[in-house]
Amino acid sequence: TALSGTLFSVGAHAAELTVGFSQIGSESGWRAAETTVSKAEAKKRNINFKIADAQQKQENQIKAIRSFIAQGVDAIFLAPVVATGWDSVLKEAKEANIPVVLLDRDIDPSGKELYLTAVTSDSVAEGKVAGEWLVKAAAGKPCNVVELQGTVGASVATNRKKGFEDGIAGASNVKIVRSQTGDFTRAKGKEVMESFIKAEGGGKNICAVYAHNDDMMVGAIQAMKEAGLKPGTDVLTVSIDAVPDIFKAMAAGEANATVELTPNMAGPAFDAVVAYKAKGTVPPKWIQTESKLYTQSDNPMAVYESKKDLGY
Ligand code: GYE
Repeated sequence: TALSGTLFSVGAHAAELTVGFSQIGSESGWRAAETTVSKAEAKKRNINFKIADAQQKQENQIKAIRSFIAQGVDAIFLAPVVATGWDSVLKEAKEANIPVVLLDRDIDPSGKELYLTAVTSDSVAEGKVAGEWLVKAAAGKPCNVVELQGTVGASVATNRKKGFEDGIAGASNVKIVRSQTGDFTRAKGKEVMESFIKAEGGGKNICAVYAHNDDMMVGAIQAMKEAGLKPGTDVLTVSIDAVPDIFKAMAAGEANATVELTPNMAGPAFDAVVAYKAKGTVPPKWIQTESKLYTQSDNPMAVYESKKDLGY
């Protein structure tokens, strides 16, 4: 009939949009959730969605982008593992008239003209909130902090470091005494924390741990417990992401605080692409998602339960 014909063509039209996503990998619980949520958001909009897992390697991301260009996709999502080295491949996408949307991490400002928009949280602000929380928690007492950084060269690692330093800048009692990358993984977080504990007299000189993500903190908590330390009481913890396991640790009194960012960066990115393709609407250069601090007094077990429906 005419009616079903119309319905069919509407559906078919929407399904014509194909988006390729160059995802970094699955180093953290947050990123695994982002992948899950992205697929669900694509499905909701009837978008044909292709994900390429780069296994943490920029060269794999560059290959994936080139392959998406060759396939003639309508848009490309990129979660850039590091901030530099994108100019030539993004120029190729631009020449092919394929809009690129950055998801969850940024690239250097030199590349600003090469993408349509970036959907990210304010990662400097996240670090700052973490630092300010610690300044309050330390309450004027001397506090030596060890820092577990994210992936070297990732915008979020640079920004979360800087933000935290800003957050503690006014408190001369709070000092970062050691800082090293744990690559955003649990295993590396644990390993680096073990070396920090050894280097700091078995841990008795450590007042707090700041980790650029919760997964590294979960590893660090394990290392502290194995060394006979009491994370959450003797050693304060603050990290970022708000994955379910950190709420479990908070409920058990073994972690103190986390800053939440949504794993749903793809939803706003799809909306921007659909509006751009259909009406030529140019989105703002930065679509900012929210960040929110949680502590032990925010009913961590209830938050843990609620996270199950959010892609975790
Ligand atoms: O916080 C971390 C992940 O880029 C926002 O990358 C993302 C970060 C996230 O591996 O867990």
